[in-house]
Amino acid sequence: MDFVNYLDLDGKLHPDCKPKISNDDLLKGYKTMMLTRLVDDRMITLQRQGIISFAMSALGEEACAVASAAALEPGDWMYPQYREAGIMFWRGFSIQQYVNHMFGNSQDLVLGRQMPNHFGSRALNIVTVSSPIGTKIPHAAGCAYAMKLQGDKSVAICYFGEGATSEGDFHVGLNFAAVRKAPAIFFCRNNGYAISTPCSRQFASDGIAPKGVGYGMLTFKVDGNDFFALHSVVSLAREHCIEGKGPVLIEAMTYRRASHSTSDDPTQYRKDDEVMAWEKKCPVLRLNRYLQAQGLWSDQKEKELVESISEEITNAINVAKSIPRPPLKSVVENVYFEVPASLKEQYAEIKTFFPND
Ligand SMILES: Cc1ncc(C[n+]2csc(CCOP(=O)(O)OP(=O)(O)O)c2C)c(N)n1
Ligand SMILES: [Mg+2]
Repeated sequence: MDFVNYLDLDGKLHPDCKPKISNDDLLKGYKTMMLTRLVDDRMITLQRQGIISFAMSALGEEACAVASAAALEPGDWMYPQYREAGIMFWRGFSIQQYVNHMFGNSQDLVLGRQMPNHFGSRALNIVTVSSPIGTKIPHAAGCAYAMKLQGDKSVAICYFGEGATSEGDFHVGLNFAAVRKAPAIFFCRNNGYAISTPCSRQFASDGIAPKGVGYGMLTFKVDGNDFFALHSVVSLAREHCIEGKGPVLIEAMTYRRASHSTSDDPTQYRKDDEVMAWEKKCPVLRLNRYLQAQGLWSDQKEKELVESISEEITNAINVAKSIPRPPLKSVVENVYFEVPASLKEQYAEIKTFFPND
């Protein structure tokens, strides 16, 4: 299978690439990747300071989320894993909304009932991340099939890591979507690791792409740190889906440069050399070089961008600190239509520990 790659490490674009993305969207994509990176970095620091409980980073993988979101339409449904904060920002989630979510305060859309990095937004057609890995894959297949039955001209995209493909849900979801020709894009971010488990101990195939071929669907293997290649394959995948030709699997080759989460210490299972080799392939750096060569970006603009985003994050953190936590009652609400007797009983017990909430 061909490996789709258009942007080299110096930011030069291959002549075969005819970008179908406007300069405005490219700049928005670049700024959104920077925003993702700076927010992730601050959230990790806040966790280390004991201010929030947990954080995850998409360091080095930002293009997967942002370039794919840029190739889709606002009506398309998105089912992220937890490293796709970039799709939230691309679709207009504010820094304040994101920080509120990371704090799990009363302005968090899910009222702190999910772990941090388990974002979602009904208004943005982004389904809330759920912790059990891979469960969203059949959900997205079902959503896409429903849209097909209703005659909607939209697609569902489901993001997951290569580790998720070891779950039965991956196989169930892909097979269902392929047989029913559901307009679903299965976007696998192959970042080399599932926490401490490297790919070599996860599957014996040559990556994930052959599995898409096995299920009978159009499949792409793409440089996951190349904004142009990602945008191009996701655009093609969307066209394919909308034309009724069935689902698409994309395997985006990237690398998880950060720890899995703030609960992980990667120095225990991998060497620094491996991590450093991927710094050169950084998706943000490559797009920066391209934009600078086109005269669309400069070091001065970069400095201003970093300063303004950093200031906005600081302000959002200060606001989030002042927002009260969600009402205690919310821990038992919104799952069932009515709070069942068993949860009422548990709530009464919890209340004895927090009488003032
Ligand atoms: C069903 C299930 N098993 C195990 C876990 C624990 N777990 C959380 S993230 C993760 C690794 C997932 O790796 P991958 O899908 O490659 O995504 P990445 O973290 O690399 O982005 C595991 C095993 C879980 N959340 N759900
Ligand atoms: Mg992984």
